[in-house]
Amino acid sequence: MSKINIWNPHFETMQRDDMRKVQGESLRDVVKRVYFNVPYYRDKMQSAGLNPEDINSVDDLKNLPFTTKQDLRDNYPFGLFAIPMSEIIRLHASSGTTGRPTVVGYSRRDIGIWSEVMARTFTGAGVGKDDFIQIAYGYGLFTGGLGAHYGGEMVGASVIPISGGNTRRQLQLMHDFGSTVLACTPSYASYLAEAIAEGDIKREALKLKVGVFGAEPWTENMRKEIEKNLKIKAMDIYGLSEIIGPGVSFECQYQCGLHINEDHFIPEIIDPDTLEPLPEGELGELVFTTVTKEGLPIIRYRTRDLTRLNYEKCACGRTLVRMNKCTGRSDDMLIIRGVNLFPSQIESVLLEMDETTPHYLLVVERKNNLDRLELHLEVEDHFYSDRISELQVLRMKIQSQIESTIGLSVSVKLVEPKTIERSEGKSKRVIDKRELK
Ligand code: DLL
Repeated sequence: MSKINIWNPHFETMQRDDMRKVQGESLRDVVKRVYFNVPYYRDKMQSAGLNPEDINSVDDLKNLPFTTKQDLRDNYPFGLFAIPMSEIIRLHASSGTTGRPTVVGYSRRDIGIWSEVMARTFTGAGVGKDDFIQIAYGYGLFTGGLGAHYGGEMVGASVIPISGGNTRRQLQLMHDFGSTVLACTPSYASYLAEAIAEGDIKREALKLKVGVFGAEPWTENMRKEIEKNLKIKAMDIYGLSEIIGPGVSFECQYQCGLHINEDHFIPEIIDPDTLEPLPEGELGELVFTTVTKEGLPIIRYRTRDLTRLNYEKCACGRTLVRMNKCTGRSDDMLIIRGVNLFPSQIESVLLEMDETTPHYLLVVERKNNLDRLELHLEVEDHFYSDRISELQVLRMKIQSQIESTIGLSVSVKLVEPKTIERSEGKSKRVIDKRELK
């Protein structure tokens, strides 16, 4: 990659003072919009003794109340939308902490903003109109597939909406269509690399040059491995449904932090315990305020992702603030094959069943580059029998109940009563053996 391409030089290389002015104006506007159109925000601001006129610049952001996934849940499904449903043209959803998903809605203009930030993302990865983008993120309620799709079309690339899974077909089309760009989770990219190494279609016969990988944490070591095995440049892309989906931030060719599209999403870093904003450069929880979105504008959303910010200008010429790769969270959410999972979701299924006890352990492993989820579960004394067939029936029942609730395959292992270690403090529900190093 020699030439530096920037999709929107005006915003992506704007001087910091000017960016703060732009952000301040948009912030004033969004605060008015939520105050007058979303009762939830009005109530929260009133309880904090705030009027829209009290928010004049980015400096005032810290006075606004936070929004959490729980707030979205409490207002399920459309309670935080700021425009009439007749103006909403798209809905997506992601996992909530228990049964209810988090629902997000987009106006036509929001879809335009999303396409724009994804166009910046692809351009940052060196992707343009001569490219073929194989989109192996899931299409559907998950934002990955359609988010990448619209951005790919905006840069004028030839988009291949193959969606996730079906590895043989992925490789066949990658070969036949000459895909130059692969968009999927980093773990699926590793899996595809392995499938190529073992299969009939040789790497030399493929035109792949770059990958746009995200939706789950991955490390510099995983990047090196993917780059070596797939012989491509592997770029990180970050986002979350509540803010817009993929495209909240992206890497440029220097791969030294992810540029946040901060003219749309203003970031802050807070201490997850005290909730106080932290000074520049410190590690803490990332918080976003969306200032341009219409359907679901969101004020000071606590992402639970841990990272730090760097405001220095990048060698690529972009002035957009950079965030470090996210590798940790301040809550217990797991990401398994790109799907978000809270242990409480499993717990709520178990609570509805008579046969099981609430004593369980989730074991997550990565085998052959694929995440595997195993549930160790204690069965009620009187259900625990020596008859293998009865236990087998019970196991299958629990397995299918959980799978249909969380949308992920799980292997259930029934264990004798009182064999899962009890803890005196916070119980350990998860053993994550994936070792993201
Ligand atoms: O995962 C959106 C997305 C799709 C991003 C495709 C990138 C590519 P959610 O399902 O709402 O949205 O999950 C959001 O996933 O809070 C992070 O914890 C995690 N996450 C997303 N991208 C990254 C990344 C999509 N590049 C949650 N690195 C976020 C680490 C990531 N974690």
